[in-house]
Order: sequence, then C-alpha cells, then structure tokens
Amino acid sequence: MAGLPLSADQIAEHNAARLDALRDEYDSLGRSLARRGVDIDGVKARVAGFTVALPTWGSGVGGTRFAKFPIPGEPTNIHEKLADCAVVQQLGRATPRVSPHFPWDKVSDYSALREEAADLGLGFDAVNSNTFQDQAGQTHSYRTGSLTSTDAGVRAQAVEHNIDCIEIGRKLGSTALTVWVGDGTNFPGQQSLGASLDRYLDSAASIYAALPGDWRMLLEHKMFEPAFYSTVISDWGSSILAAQELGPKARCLVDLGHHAPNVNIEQIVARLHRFGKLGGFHFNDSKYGDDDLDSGSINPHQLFLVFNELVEAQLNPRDGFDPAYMIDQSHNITDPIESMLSSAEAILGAYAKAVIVDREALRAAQEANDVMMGFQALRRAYRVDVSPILAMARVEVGGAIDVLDLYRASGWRERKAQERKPVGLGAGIV
Ligand code: LRH
Ligand code: MN
Repeated sequence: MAGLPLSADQIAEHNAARLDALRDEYDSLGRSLARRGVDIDGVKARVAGFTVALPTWGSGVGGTRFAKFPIPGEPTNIHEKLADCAVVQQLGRATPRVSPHFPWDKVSDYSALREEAADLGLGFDAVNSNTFQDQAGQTHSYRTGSLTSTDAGVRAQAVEHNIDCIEIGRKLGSTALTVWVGDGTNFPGQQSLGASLDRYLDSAASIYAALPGDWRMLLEHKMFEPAFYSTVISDWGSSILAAQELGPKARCLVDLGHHAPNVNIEQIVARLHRFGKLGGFHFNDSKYGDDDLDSGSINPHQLFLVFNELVEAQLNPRDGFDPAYMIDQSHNITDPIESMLSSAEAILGAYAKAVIVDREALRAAQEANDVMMGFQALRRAYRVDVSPILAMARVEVGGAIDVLDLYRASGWRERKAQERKPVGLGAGIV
C-alpha cells in the first residue's frame, strides 16, 4: 500500500527497542493464564481477528453547543480525515475501516475515494445519513422533523437523502446504512407521539425498500438531544419493534451514550441478540448525557460487561450474529488520533478480557446459584492486564508496540500543522 502515512522503518526501529520486554511480559502472562487453563495464543488470535471502524467525523476536533477549540493540523476534509485514520490503523492495526457521514464527507468521485482509502489500507463500514441538520440550498428544513415530519415533502426529501447515501455506500463498498434521526419534540402536545412513529415507520419502509440484497439498515435509538421532551426512536424497545416491523435487513445499533445513566446496556445487548436484531455498535463512554467520551475512559467495567455478552453471543450465534463494530466519539480536548488509538486499545482490551472468562466456572456457579463465584468468574478475567496480548497481536502484523509513544515521536500532527489550513473557531459536534 503505497500511500501509508508513517514510515515502516520508524515502526520497526521503535519495536526493535521494545520487543524483548514485550516478549518477557507476554510469556509471563502466558504462564499465568496457562495455570488457569487459558491459551494466550488463542486469545491473541481472537484479538487479532477483531476490528472496529473509525468515525470520519471523529478524526477532527469535536465541540459542544458552547464551543469548539480547533487544533493546528487537524483535518479539514475527507482526504485529510482518511490520512489521519490511516495513521491510527498503521500504528494500532485494529481499525481497517471508516464509517463516513454524508453530506459531511461529500466528494464528486466516490470510486476514486474508495481507491484512495484502499491505498491507505482502509475500507468503508456503514454509511451515516444526516437529516438532523439543514444544508445550504436545501428545499425543505428539518426544523420540525425529517422522517417523521408532518410535511410529506420534508419526509420525501429525507427518504431521498437516505437512498442517496445507499448509492454512495455501494460505490464505496459499504453494505450498511446507519439511520439516526433527531426527530422529536420539546413540548408536550407539540406532536402526536403515535402519529410521529407511524410517519417514521412509513418513511423508513421506503428507505428499506431501496436496500440492496446484502445490505443492512441499522436503526440507532437515542433517549434525547436534540429533542428534549420526546424522541421518536428513544430506546431499544422502539428500535426493535421498528426493526421487526421493517423486516430482516433492519437491525438495531447500540450507541453506548444514548441511554439514561446506569441503564443496564449489556442486558440490552443480550436482548437484541436474543431476537436476532443486534445490528451494531457506536462505542464511546459517558457520565451524564451523550457525552461521546473515549471508550472505556469513564466506565471500563461496563464496556467489559458488554463484551462479555458479545462473547456469549459468539458462542450462541442464533441467526446471523455479525454486528458492525464502530466508534462514535467527539474529541473535544485531545488530539483525535491519540483518542482513537487509546479507544481502540480499550475496546480490544475489553474483548480480550471477555475471551479470558472461564465460561465453565461461570456456568457452574450460575447453575448452582453460587453468587460470589459467578461474580468472581467475571472479575478474575476483568483483573487481567491484557496489554501484552494486544501489543503482540499488532506487532505481528506491523503495528507499533507503544502506539501513543510512536505517534508522538512521528511528529505527524506538527507536520500537518505546517501543511493543512487552520480550522476556524466555531461550535457544534464537527
Ligand atoms: C447521534 C450520533 C449519531 C451520529 C452523530 C454524529 O448522537 O450518535 O450516530 O450521526 O452522533
Ligand atoms: Mn452514534
């Protein structure tokens, strides 16, 4: 792949200085895991096979409604965003796909964009439509809704945009459309809660009808924001019922930040899987609302418990278990590349810990109602420092042992600050 952003020699030199120490840590962990009947190479192989997609919008600095604080050298268009995502893939080797957002990533030639990404070692995961903002020159405003608008012209425009996104996705080699709508109300009485759902289902059915045979439509629920009284698809219940109504290609996407604090998200994952509707994830973390913080940065145990359910689902796949794994974060105060590197590590770490769980001991404890040993079966795995496994998995495919250290040593951001035009001050998520 000609266009890789960083020099392979620099990565090799970095690894050469650290490999002996890593081998020592890996072998010592291997002995400790072997004593509990776990084959470390088997865990490494599972980890090596797990990948997660990066959000193109996450490669730029994000913001809130109050402000956004750009950094020098941040990407200003999809081409620069792809280059930064390629840095994350080249160092971490766990993020070979990006999930684009339209019209934010609009270009004139999508086949050329597909090639450009392939040259950077990247493919395209689910495409995201956007009917939560008005674009310049747009005929109808989404001010009072899009797929659920009382105005048929607005709904038709929103459906057409989603179908355009499917067309773009076909050119990019994607096989899924993520549909999140901010549609809802700020006042009781503003809209009929029943009729707005009916309009959503009607519009979604038109989008569904345009899906190619092998595509999926991922419905993303969210409790609130931008609407603050009601949201049309506000929880997993509304989402699964809508997906069942639409058909087999419709599945539910779980954005970890879209739930009320303390909701048992791992149980939602188990339920969606039980009914064959677990379609994908937007990994991030939060403490209060849809904070879009780095995955595993606030509640790493919850992330582990979500992956514990995913490993259970892998063991009992029902009809077609292959969720789309994607990150969806807003990097307001860190270098986005560093946050994506650290988040991918946290996600793979949660998966590795879940793979290490002694499922036999867990089952036995659950059968015997041995509460403490059931809990300990999970806690014993959660306690393991799996970072040597993650580092060994990526070094074996050309990644870096210490991704953040090498990223900083590469001077990538400083170099881009010289080349890229500065991003203006502003506010909002992107
Ligand atoms: C909505 C959401 C959705 C994206 C947007 C950037 O909060 O999670 O997935 O379209 O963030
Ligand atoms: Mn999301």
